[in-house]
Amino acid sequence: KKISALGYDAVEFLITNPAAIHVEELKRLLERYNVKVSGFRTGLVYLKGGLRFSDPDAVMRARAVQRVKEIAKLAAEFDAQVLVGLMQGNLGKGEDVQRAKVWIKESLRECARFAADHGVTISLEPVNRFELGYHNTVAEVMEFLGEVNQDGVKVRMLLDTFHMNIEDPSIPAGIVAARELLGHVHFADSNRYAPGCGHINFFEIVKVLKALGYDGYITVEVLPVPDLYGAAKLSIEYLKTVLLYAEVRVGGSIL
Ligand code: LER
Ligand code: MN
Repeated sequence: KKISALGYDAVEFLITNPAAIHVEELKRLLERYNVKVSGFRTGLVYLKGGLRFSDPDAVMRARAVQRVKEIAKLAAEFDAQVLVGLMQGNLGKGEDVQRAKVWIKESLRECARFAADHGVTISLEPVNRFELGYHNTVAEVMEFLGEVNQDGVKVRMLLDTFHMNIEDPSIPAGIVAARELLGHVHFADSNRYAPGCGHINFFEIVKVLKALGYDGYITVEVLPVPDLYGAAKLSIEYLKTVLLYAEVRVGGSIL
């Protein structure tokens, strides 16, 4: 109700166990407040549930794949994406990153095929080095997806301004480089606070997204500062100004 009143079009959920979700009840609430679901984030499946695509144990990897398939089935109910980043998992001592990337590729391909059969897209997020030990930059993830996206499989990219600010030489240039694969966007400022509370130039970023014709969601993914509601309010108020500015400028200058 609050999200809707603030003017957001959608919500995005962090999910651990899809079986615990009351689908019909959630649909009823979303319809009542005219809010869609932009995606289901999977990071907690790893952080809380200990499941990762890079697990050397094949049984554990299969469990990770199974869980993401269940999340994809849930996402299909809400016409939402499945968002993968941290679920790739950090590597234990002695684990080889190249070997891990092969397991991640296989896991992701299996999940993406299943998701596509249910009409669902999976987007993979470059995550900064302090949270994940590899697949940090746009270039690295694009190269990896070049291998994943064979034989009809299409995993897209989720670009998060917080991670890009740490890892990529330029946020706008990174967005342009990933344009063919761009599936979803996360906005947070340089300090993970609401857009407008740090030093990322969202005016420039929104102009680039508009110029590329990006028509997906932009999800605000920020720390609850000063609190949950306050962060949601600060974010949308600031972004409305940014979007208005882009509206005025786009026709005349950058297209
Ligand atoms: C997930 O989308 C993400 O960006 C992570 O940094 C959250 O821990
Ligand atoms: Mn993110």
